[in-house]
Amino acid sequence: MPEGRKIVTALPENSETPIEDVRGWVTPNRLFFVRNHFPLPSIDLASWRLTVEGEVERRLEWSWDDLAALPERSVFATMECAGNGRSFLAQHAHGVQWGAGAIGHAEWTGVPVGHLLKKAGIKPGAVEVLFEGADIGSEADHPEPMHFQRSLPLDKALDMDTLLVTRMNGELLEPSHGYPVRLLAPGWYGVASVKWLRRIEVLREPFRGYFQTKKYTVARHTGRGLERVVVGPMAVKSEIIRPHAGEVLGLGTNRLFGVAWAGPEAVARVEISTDAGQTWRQADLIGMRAPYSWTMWEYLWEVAEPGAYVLLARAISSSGKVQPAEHDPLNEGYLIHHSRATPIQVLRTRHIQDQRADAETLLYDMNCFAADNTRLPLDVQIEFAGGEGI
Ligand SMILES: Nc1nc2c(c(=O)[nH]1)N[C@H]1C(S)=C(S)[C@@H](COP(=O)(O)O)O[C@H]1N2
Ligand SMILES: [Mo]
Repeated sequence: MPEGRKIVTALPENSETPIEDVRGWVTPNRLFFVRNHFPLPSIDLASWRLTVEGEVERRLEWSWDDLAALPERSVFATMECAGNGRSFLAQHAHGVQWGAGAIGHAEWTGVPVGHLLKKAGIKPGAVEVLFEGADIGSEADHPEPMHFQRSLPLDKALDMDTLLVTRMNGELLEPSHGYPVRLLAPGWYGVASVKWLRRIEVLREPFRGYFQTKKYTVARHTGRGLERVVVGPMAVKSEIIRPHAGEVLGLGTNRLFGVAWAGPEAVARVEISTDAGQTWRQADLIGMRAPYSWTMWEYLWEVAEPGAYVLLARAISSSGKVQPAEHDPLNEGYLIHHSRATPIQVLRTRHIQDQRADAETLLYDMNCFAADNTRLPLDVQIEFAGGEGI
């Protein structure tokens, strides 16, 4: 059982999910990565209010009890930080030096944002919705203290899966995950999902705040030349969890295992190369395949020759987006989603016979951390896709 999150910076907390230990579909809250720009805000639930204002017919305020009285929805979604994997870049990029673990997958429960916006009445001409966290701080290139703020396009804010989250895997949010209420913009990089929400403002102009102009942007060639574009939906990506880089395997059948995700889309396929990208074979997808959610995969690799091998995985989304082989330099320190090589050794002397997961172990895998949370995360109808004996 993994001990906890892997600390990258202590104050404020930036820590990774111990992804090498991931066996299950749901990441338990205590292991789910944390990305904080500023010190944790302290929030008193009794006096906490969520304000909706701006281009609305009526400015409204909700208390915790008001919010609790509204109808809730649950959405399973993977959340990845836009800088996940930054430490692996050949060219150093500024920012938190994440390994592979700035990612997790959880069940998020809360009230659709659209519900509150409709009650407040959106005025014609509105284009975006701004979300403001209670946390305050400054950055090297922005010495003036500021709240953490991000906006969403109106249609994404009104999507019924965009939630004011109060529960993560059935539990009230931890302080570091945004207690009492955070946004979930499913399928988008984590930065869009503002924590410790205090204020929502409907805007008639696109928002130009620090975290979507100075940071969290990538360069793109547009009709107007090279422009900076704010990061939005997560890109298609996969991760090899087992074996890990440098591991020593034996001859025979070795089970490769990992996860793949495609932002707002479902994963259609995962392909594996055991010869540094020359040839590719299809992996088996196991468990759930759904939009927003990562999908686990496995591949039984028959290896007859000892030697050094380079393993690669690449994911393909339901609309046919293919995980790239190289990092796009226009992305700089964000959207690091190319297939990363996993070099391993195969020795003649080590012989470990791996087995494909059967239905029982799969269910165990999918629920293996459920006891960490107060209620089973998988109280949903499960339809297995692929996998022997299911
Ligand atoms: N208020 C606030 N919201 C925030 C942040 C923050 O620093 N302050 N960090 C963002 C970033 S960059 C990410 S990746 C996610 C991470 O969510 P988590 O810490 O719950 O994993 O929260 C987002 N929401
Ligand atoms: Mo992030």
